[in-house]
Amino acid sequence: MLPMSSTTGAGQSAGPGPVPFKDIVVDDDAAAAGGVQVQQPVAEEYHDIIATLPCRPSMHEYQGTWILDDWLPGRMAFRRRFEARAGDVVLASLPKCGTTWLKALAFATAARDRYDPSSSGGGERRHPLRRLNPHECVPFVEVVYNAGEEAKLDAAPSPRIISTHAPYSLLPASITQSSTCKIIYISREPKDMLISLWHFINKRCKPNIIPFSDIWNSIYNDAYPESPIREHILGYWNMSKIQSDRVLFLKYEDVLRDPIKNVEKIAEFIGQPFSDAEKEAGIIESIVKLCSLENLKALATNSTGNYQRLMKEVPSESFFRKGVVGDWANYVTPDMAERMDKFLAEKFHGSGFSFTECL
Ligand code: PAP
Repeated sequence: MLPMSSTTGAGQSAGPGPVPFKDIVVDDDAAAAGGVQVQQPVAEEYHDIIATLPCRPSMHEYQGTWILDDWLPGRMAFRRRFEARAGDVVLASLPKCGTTWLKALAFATAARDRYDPSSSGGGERRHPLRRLNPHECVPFVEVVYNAGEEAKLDAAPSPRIISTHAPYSLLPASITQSSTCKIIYISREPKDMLISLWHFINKRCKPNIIPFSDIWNSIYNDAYPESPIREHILGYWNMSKIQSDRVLFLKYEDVLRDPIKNVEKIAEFIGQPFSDAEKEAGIIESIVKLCSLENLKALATNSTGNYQRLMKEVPSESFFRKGVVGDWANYVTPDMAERMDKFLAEKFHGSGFSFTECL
């Protein structure tokens, strides 16, 4: 499939991946000649099946998971049509658990030979994360299928990095049955995750503010996107224990506490460990600095304009807010927090998994 792709932007030709997804250009004639079919829009394709599923406002339950309506057709197409390749890296998470950061870290680490993370200059070596939102470098597959950009997935040079909010049980079999696909999951303490979602939604919904209680209670009534969250987290947690070479489980709080160690973990896990020379040259520190909230937030690409996601314009800056642990304490009473902690402790009792709260 490579001959039909080319990359633009910084002017590189197609070569070993990963390259920013946004830069991949598909030659439609070559794709047609290669037998790539023009697909019906996924929203139309799955409309009739979705109409039969259990629903609640803005969500349907698909195979045991409550999925936002905007994401569902793309999720179904991903599950049914995605063909994993050897070496693909899949980033998975619940919403607002540090996906944007993980995308930046994984992309900068995997593509460090091609793009120098320490270079702040322009030209060919200009780092894509200095001109593109991390979501434009590493796409959500649901967004890709919804936008009809499936051919770009085929055209992307290996190894590809993609991301999803899907639970492990809804990943395509070509990923779960592959011994060479790598999955990196990031979890976050739910109280901070909820606060983050509330801010994110309200940035988009202004002036109609969603009541805080609607978001807070979503944990209690399985209305958080991709609920039930217990199954979401444990699906990946358990696999990371059984097949640690295939699934790496990270916690947002751990990455914040020790980003260097976690970038090293990512590099080793994807089969690209840092050499001694790279370590001495400070390349890990450069990646951490490039991907820091402070740095990404200040870039024009992330502080202005919108990012097109699922037929909607999302302000680019809404992915970069505070990035701390324990922000929930500014929004809820100790009683509310205690009730939530107790509820979660009971939910996860006996699983071997617990959330990390303190830095
Ligand atoms: P998504 O599910 O919509 O992709 P996601 O990136 O998972 O969102 O979560 C956003 C959170 O990650 C925000 O947290 P906050 O609201 O508590 O501040 C955002 O600030 C944080 N975040 C984004 N980029 C970084 C980064 N580079 N370092 C640390 N945290 C980050």
